[in-house]
Amino acid sequence: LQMETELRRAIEQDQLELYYQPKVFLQSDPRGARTGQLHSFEALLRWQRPDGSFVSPESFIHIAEEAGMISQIGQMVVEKACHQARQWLNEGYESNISINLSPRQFLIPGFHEDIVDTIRSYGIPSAMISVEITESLLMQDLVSARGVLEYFRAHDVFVYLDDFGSGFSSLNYLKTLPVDAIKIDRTFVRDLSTSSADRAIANTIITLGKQLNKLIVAEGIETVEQANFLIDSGCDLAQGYFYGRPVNGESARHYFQLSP
Ligand code: G
Ligand code: G
Ligand code: MN
Ligand code: NA
Repeated sequence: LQMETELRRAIEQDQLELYYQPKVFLQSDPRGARTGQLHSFEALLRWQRPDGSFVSPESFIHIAEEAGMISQIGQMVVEKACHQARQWLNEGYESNISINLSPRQFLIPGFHEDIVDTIRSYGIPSAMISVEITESLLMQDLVSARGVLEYFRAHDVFVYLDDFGSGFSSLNYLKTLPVDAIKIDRTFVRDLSTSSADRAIANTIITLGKQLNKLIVAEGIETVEQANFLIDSGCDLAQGYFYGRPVNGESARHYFQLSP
């Protein structure tokens, strides 16, 4: 309960901030992209207490959900991302920012329309914001989830299926839901250099995803060996400390200079 009170105060006092982590191209493509070049950003929420300590979103998102604050936080996140995208655009940098959606947000009627309305209110193309969703028991209502994702697609909001492979129903999600991209969970990336099982899993997700016409992103790349394996496997994009840590909006400007 104390954490809940603290979180409410932090929201009121605007102490939650978005950090941005780059996703980079792994493959050179005909449109001129080159390995290591910036593709887009993922927005990651950070709560820094007045004493300087950080609270992980893993814990406070959960509290926000229990306390009925997820709608407010979701709205704040999309506004901050739009504000940042607008600001970068004004400076001549055009980059997509993806925001993470909590499965609970799918229970809020019209939340997807609110997201698109908010993007429009910032005067940026809706394609500049994308969303990351995870499979979850709360998304068992695949019929309405599908409607939401179709709405995003109709409005050019790209959809990433996050943490792919870590849950139980990944393949069913992939079959049922209109997602544009798959993010290979970082637990499969971590041991790529030592585990032939993980190499087989990563290769199989990449092959499967390509046959389904999805963009494939690997998460949690920390070493050059992991990067090289994924490049050779044909993975499209990578995200991880090897390419760049999540940083605040000011520092994220440096990532626009990310080049091979
Ligand atoms: O950012 P890491 O840096 O610690 O994030 C931990 C977890 O919190 C991840 O699963 C991530 O998807 C989630 N997360 C980060 N930012 C947000 C956010 O803005 N909204 C939601 N719902 N989850 C987020
Ligand atoms: O669940 P989701 O994929 O949204 O969350 C991304 C999480 O992964 C965040 O907590 C982010 O800080 C973390 N992360 C990003 N890159 C790396 C990495 O290279 N290594 C590790 N261990 N974590 C990472
Ligand atoms: Mn994510
Ligand atoms: Na993930």
